[in-house]
Amino acid sequence: MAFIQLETQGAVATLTIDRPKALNALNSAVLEELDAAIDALDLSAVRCLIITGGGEKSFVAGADIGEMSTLTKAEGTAFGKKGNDVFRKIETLPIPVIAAVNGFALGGGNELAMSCDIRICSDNAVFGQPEVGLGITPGFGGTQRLARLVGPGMAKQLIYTARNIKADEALRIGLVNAVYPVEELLPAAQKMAAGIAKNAPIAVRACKKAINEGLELGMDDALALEEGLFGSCFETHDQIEGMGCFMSREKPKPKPVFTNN
Ligand code: DAK
Repeated sequence: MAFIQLETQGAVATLTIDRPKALNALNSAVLEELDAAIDALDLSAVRCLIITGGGEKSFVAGADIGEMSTLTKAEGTAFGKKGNDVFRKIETLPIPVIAAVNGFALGGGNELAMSCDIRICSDNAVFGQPEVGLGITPGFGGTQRLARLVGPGMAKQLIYTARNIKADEALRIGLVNAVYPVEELLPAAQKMAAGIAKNAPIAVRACKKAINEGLELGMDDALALEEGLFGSCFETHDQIEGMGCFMSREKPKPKPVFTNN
């Protein structure tokens, strides 16, 4: 792949978007490679994915403005669908995904980060949805995910004003969970990913499904969803091993290959 690097260490995979001449902006080729890289993940072995940007200046500086500048209405819709489909694939990937935001996360870059389960960033990170300044709306889920993450009032302010915010403000409004000096960001993401990967994978996957799908439901249906997923953990290797080891004061032994039982 020309723009995506995918490295796996143990149960943690790191996907780097690397298009330095355009601050890792997303053109069609990058989106297609991103989609293929996600499909190529071996989900029987990988238990957590980190997404980051190449270099120290930018996570992703948005969708590629040069490519978008000449699109027709039909092409613009198709481009939006391409991004939406791959971001949704990331959001609904069975395993947790951490965005390690190392610099600019603007427009499609912020939207990519928001399709991940958890966002942490470097102290030089800059977030924003500048689309209305370019004559378009956020097109890769920004209007929907930002409002769900930081609330409609703050999301509307950021989107209508097209104002960029720095890492400390992103932390304050809950857009990111933590801020690190730039050289400490990837080690922090790897440490968090390793901590997730050592937990029972069936249960971790069920938690992701319960939170994501439950947020779309009313409370009664959401609790019924949680009950079903809770019940599905019983009689699995993870539950038998996890509870058995607690009772016998032993350390649970991870299963090397993921299975549903
Ligand atoms: N697209 C293309 N190239 C980009 C880019 C981008 N988004 N961002 C930066 N670059 C390129 C620059 O053109 C420059 O290339 P050269 O001139 O060297 O060839 C190179 O990266 C370095 O950028 P700068 O020289 O500008 O670097 P600075 O440090 O001075 O400034 C910056 C960094 C990030 C503040 C600045 O580059 C900037 O403002 N970039 C644009 C950021 C932005 O507006 N991003 C949002 C893009 S809009 C939709 C689908 C998707 C979307 C919307 C609708 N549908 C179809 C419905 C999503 C839209 C967006 O993401």
